[in-house]
Amino acid sequence: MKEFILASGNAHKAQEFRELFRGTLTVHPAPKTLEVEETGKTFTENAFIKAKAYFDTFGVPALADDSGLVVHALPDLLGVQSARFAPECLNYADKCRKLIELLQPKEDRTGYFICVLCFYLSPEEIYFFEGRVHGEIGLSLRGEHGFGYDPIFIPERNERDGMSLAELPEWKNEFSHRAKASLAALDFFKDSIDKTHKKP
Ligand code: ITT
Repeated sequence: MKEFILASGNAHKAQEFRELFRGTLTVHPAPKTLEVEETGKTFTENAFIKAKAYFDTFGVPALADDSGLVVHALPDLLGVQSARFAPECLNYADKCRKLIELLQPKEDRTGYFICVLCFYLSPEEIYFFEGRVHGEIGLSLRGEHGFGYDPIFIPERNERDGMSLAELPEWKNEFSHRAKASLAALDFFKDSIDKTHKKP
């Protein structure tokens, strides 16, 4: 089975990957969390920078996730800067409230979460997978699950009930940006996983 260390200091991502890759890919915690400066202009560049830093330090295959929230009406905020949005806010609940406030005068509340995964097996073998989930920013915080901007993100679903990602943990596990990127990765690695599962 393919094994990777997780090039991330975000415990919520680690928990989601445990669910997403259960029984398929093995993702171990890294021996230590590295402070990696995310200097890239795109999610792909930042995922690469993080995965490479962990591979170079620990010498084993690494998986990095760069993700964020893109809000169409606020193109210069969030995006690759999502973790650094509103630094004056002490926690994500406050960041969410700040975002709601900034969107008050805007008509367009739509946006999407994006996740880019970088699997850095060696300098010669590096793979990227992307997933997105579209939706809109709600008018208040809802739900106790998930993390980050989940309480204000209302995903587009067939059921138009206005629930946030923080109220939909099972749905998130199947249809989120991270779930879609992970499924694409699993599909790609499937052949080698199937082979290692077969008895000689
Ligand atoms: P690592 O770089 O160590 O993995 P990080 O939290 O800094 O951890 P990013 O640089 O990828 O991760 O920043 C992602 C930001 O987008 C961060 O502020 C998250 O809260 C937010 N985000 C990403 N995925 C999310 C999700 O599934 N639900 C809610 N917010 C999310």
